[in-house]
Parts: sequence; C-alpha cells; structure tokens
Amino acid sequence: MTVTNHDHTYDSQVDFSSDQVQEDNPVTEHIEEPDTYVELGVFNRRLRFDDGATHLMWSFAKPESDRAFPAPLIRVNEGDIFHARVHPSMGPHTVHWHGIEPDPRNDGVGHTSFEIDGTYTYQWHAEPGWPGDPNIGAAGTYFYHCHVNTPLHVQMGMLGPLIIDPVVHPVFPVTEGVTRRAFIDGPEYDIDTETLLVPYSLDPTWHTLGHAAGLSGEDVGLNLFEPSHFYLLGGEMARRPRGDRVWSLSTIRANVAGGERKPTLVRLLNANYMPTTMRFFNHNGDPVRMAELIAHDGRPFRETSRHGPSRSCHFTDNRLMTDIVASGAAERYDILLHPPEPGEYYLTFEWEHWIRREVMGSRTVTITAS
Ligand SMILES: [Cu+2]
Repeated sequence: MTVTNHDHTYDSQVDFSSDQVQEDNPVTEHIEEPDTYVELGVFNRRLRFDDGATHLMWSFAKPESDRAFPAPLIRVNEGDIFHARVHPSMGPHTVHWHGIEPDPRNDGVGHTSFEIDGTYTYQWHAEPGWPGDPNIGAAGTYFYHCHVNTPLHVQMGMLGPLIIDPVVHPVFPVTEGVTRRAFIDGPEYDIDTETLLVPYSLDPTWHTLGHAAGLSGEDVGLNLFEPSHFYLLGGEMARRPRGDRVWSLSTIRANVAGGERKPTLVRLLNANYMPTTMRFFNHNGDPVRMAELIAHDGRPFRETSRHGPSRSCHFTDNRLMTDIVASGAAERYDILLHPPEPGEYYLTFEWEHWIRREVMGSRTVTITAS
C-alpha cells in the first residue's frame, strides 16, 4: 500500500505514521473558564509491586502529589468544563480521554492532532444527563492514557482512572449520607466503600524499552506481549494510600444486600491486552450471582424495549445479575455488589492467552460482606 500525504509518498501506514512530526506546543482554541482543573506531569521511576517485584514505570502525576501507579484519580461533575494542563517532561506524550470523545485537538491522539512538545491545556465538557434519555449524559467510569507509541506507553503505566459524576435531578434525589447515584437516574451506591479495580498484567521485557521503541519500523518485540506478572490494582477510592507507590487491591468491603447502607460499587477498569474473566464465589467455591452490571464503558444499561423513558435496568424486573464478568482491553464495567449474607466471598480474576484461551495468570481477593 502506498500512502500519499501532500508532497511525500510513503511505503506503508507505519512509514507514514513514523514520519509525522506532529509535535507542538499550541494554545487551546476557544478556551473557557474551567470548573475542574488538573495539572499533570510525567514521572519515570521504579515502583515496588505487591509480589515484591520492582518495575520501571512511567506515569502521570500532579505536581504536588505522589508518584503513584495507577495515575491520579480524576473526578469531574457532569456539566463541568474540564481542563488538564499537561507538561510532559520526558516527552512527547499526550493524554487521551478514553470514551469522552472531545474534538480532535483535545482528544490526545497524535495522528489526528499533535503530541505535546512543551505544554498543552486539554479542554472538554462533561455532558449532563437527563432521566430516561439513553443518548445523553457522560456520568460513568472512564480512563485517561498516553496515546504516543500507545501499546508501550500504556503498558509502562501511563494510565489513570477518570470518573464523571452525575448532576442531581429533582425527580431522582440522593439519600442523605454517604450516597451518590452512578448516573442521573441510576441506582444509588455507598461512597464509603466505592472501589476501583484495575487488573493489569506486565511483561518485564517491555519495561526496558525506550520512549520511541519500534516507531521507526524496527522490530523491538512489541508484537509479542508475554506477561509474567499479574496485578489487581486500586482499592477504596476514599482511602487511596499516600506515597510513591503502587496502589494494590487486597480486599473489598461490601455492604450486604437489603441492609441500611446502599450497595457497594466496584468500578472495573481493564488495563490489559488480553481476554480476562472475573468470577464471584463463596467459601465452598460455589458461584454467587452477587454482581449487578449497571453500566459499561460509561454507558448505563437501560431498558429500551418499550415506549417512554428508558429506565436503568436496575429499576426493572431485568436486573443484570451475574457471577461472571468477561472483559478485554480498556473495557469498564460499573458493578453493584449484592452479597446475600454477611461473611466472606471471593473474586477471582483470570488472564487468558489470546489464542489458546488457557489461563496465564490468576489473582483472588476476599470480599468481606457486612
Ligand atoms: Cu507517552
């Protein structure tokens, strides 16, 4: 295939992509006053994981904060104008707001805009929802990641969670206390036990490569991802630990179904390059259908088969209850936990080979229901 771009002719798409300068230090067009503002730099350091291994990681950090992995949680309210001032020190890098779909200049994809050489302020608007309307509303679980030499930079750790919280509508008020809705007319959940779950697998050979490895067409092994470390990252969002460290998930607290507290919400962000399966079971090893899927990739599950407002499936007779959740790269699921009784349950996460589907790695965490 020959690709032509104005005065050049390229032998391939790779050749074309590799030859783009596309580095710039532009000003943000049509800039407005932000409601939410973050500043992100880039760090490069070895971090110790919960299996005792240390790996060289690259990720994003706020100037005054820890150099931790995953990168800082960014939380935005529907209706907000959001700004992120990004100044990569070991660039160029970008920030892609995965699932948000802003205009190309603010979408952080170098091939359709530019990579940041200097500083850039990304700007986008979080669209407010409306009860019963399946077509609008940004509330949900997303993530942000670098989109330069993407497979490598994401594997190196350049990713962080992004959550958009809904506006409150008078017909769907929020109960007093530590409660929030997942989306405008969605179910309420307990803020205190809200948990981020980021499965991530790591191939140490990739963590020896340079910033632009493979970009000039040479084979550096980026077609071969052979993870030997498997991690469950995250934890209770209200209790993220401090320090230059990996945020590891060891246990999940969940509120028992039917109790006074609202259900626990687990926000799954799949940071892997392979198929994965998550299972819920009890101490006998029996599957427990305690997981209710309420949204996927920032889009609520709604009943759309009838005329009129399309309700959250949570408020219909067709709740999406399951004991097994399959997901792949970059997928997000918002999962309410409904453990039937107090006690201990388990969540097992399995990483599967792309082709053979054999289990390459597995991790289990305890879910303590009270
Ligand atoms: Cu990058």
